[in-house]
Amino acid sequence: MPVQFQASLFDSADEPTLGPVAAGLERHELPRGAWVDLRPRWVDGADDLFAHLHDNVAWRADEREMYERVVAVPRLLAWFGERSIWPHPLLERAREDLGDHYEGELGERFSTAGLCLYRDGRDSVAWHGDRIGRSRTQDTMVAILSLGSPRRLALRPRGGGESLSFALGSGDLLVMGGSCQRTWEHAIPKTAKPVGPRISVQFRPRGVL
Ligand SMILES: O=C(O)CCC(=O)C(=O)O
Repeated sequence: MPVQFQASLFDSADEPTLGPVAAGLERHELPRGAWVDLRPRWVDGADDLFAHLHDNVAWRADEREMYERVVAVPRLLAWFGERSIWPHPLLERAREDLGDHYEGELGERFSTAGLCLYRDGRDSVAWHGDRIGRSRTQDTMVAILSLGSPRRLALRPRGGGESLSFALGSGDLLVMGGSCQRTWEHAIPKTAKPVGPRISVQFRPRGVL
């Protein structure tokens, strides 16, 4: 698959590197006990990391049933657990740095990484909360590293209400915390704009899916 996206203007490093999680981190409190932390440009050299993951991850195409038809899930997927060989050492470093920063508040460390490849603006994920496993009943955190083309991550209160969105650029970190997976839903909406591919890396604690 050829990689076609506009490399970030800020992206200067040869090897991808992580900045401190806390530097420039801003918390957005949401109603109902949810919050979103945003840390722009956490990864320097994010475009190289994007290209490495794009070319080296064994991406999986899933299908699901919809209205009695089997349809393709509109994005490609991969998943790495504690015993997996991770596709780039920086992702393991990122998991550990997130653990160092959030463990006091979360009460545990991050464990797994789910990866999604959005090939263009037609790829998307519909409104949902990560509510399989413990996150159905407990507060937790899901930390997302966004790589490649910019996309918007939209959020809306579960059950209805006004939505908001965060523009995610290459190397940005967004963390959903508190009750966010139970009381809010999030989505990556389709866009008719000519956007290139994006990879999302979602770090989750053990037992949260
Ligand atoms: O692409 C993203 O950043 C969000 C992905 C997501 O919500 C999910 O896979 O559950």
